[in-house]
Amino acid sequence: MAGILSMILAGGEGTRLYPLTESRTKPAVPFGGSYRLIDFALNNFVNSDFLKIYVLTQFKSQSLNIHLRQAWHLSGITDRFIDAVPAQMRVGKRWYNGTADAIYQNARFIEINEPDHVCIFGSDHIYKMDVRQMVDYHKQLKADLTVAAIKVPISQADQFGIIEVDEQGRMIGFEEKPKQNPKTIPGDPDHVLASMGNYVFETQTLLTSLSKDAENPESSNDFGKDIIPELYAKGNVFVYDFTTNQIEGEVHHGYWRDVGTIDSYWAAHMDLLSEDPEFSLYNPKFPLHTYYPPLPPATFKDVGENVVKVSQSLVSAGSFVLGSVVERSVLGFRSHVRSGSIVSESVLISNCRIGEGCRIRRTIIDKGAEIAPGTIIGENLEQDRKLYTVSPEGIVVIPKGAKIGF
Ligand code: ADQ
Ligand code: ADP
Repeated sequence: MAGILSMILAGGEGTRLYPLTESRTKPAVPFGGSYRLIDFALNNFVNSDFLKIYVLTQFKSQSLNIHLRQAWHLSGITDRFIDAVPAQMRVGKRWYNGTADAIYQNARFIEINEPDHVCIFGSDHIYKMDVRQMVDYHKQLKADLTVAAIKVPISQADQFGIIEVDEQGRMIGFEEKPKQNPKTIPGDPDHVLASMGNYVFETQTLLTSLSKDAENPESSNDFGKDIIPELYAKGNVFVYDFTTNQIEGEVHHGYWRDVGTIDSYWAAHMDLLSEDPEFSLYNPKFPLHTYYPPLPPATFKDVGENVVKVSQSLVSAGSFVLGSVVERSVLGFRSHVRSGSIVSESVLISNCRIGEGCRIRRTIIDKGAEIAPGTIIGENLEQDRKLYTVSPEGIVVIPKGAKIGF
């Protein structure tokens, strides 16, 4: 589609995902054995044929840059591009203030591309969207701005921008992360309508709002806190109902997960393992591109009397499961599980080594961590809390490169 420029906000620090974000920005956090979080936003644009994409990075972006180069390199012989843009202090000696400032500091890239519309999307969520449908909706309504929205339980209202909408789809209220009394959906007191952090802007509206916002010393220069509240009051901001987005070849529609915390990150992995997953990795009509290293297939071998048993699990290339039980787990590239171990309801990010006779339960093990033979994790949380990060819902996290039990 002509006239669309896409900008992906990919600078998130991801403090609530610590320690997975200790050495990498949140969009670079691996997910689902073979992917990184940024892949989902990128696949949405690429599968929608929107191929002019800037990825704005800030914190700890090195592994994100490497991933973009390895997985998302586009040829230079057309006008298509996926370009990582580092924070460059273009408007003074400061990093980005908020998300609007990240775009403002790169407004020049909007001007030189002369798009009709600019799509500004976050990169921290697991979902599939045909973005063309959202842009068509925006065009039909001749909106200045369209914000994608989804229903979430009221208990999560303080994590999102909460929207009020009229029957025509016009935004008539917006509050960023309300601490109390969020506006619920009429007739549904248990749910609120949340902004997904995905915006389609008329180019001129965007540039004008950003300049005005930049001149306001009171502003935190953030889309949720400043730009949307200011714009919707002018009466031409519309809300795109994500559940209307249809993707060919999908059985389920409307799956969207914020994976901002260890618990939600773990739960989204477990969603992939359910009998009939709402988020499918298998739809050839909507391929999920990523970097796939040159690795042999996953290998499973019995060792003596220890019979290997893998069930309800995803196991990535280069992995070895030897004489062990792996159940309801996601194993990333080059995961090694040695004989006599049991791994259940766990996420092994990549290059992890689990020695003989371990029992690992409800645990996330980051890249390159090694677990000594006979180690038990996830069965006695009181004990685990003394040694490891344990989430509010009892998920243990072993940080990158840790050597446990040696
Ligand atoms: P949050 O998710 O809290 O709320 P934020 O932390 O600003 O918003 O992150 C939005 C996106 O921008 C993420 O993809 C993040 O990685 C990226 N980002 C954050 N800071 C950045 C920076 N300095 N430079 C570049 N990129 C940056 C937002 C909206 C809410 C909405 C939720 C949906 O403000 O209204 O409900 O997203 O999750
Ligand atoms: P990931 O775990 O996300 O795959 P890597 O371990 O591959 O990340 O790191 C990617 C790159 O980032 C490497 O070149 C590494 O040296 C660099 N890197 C990682 N942590 C830091 C850090 N704290 N400071 C500087 N560079 C770092």
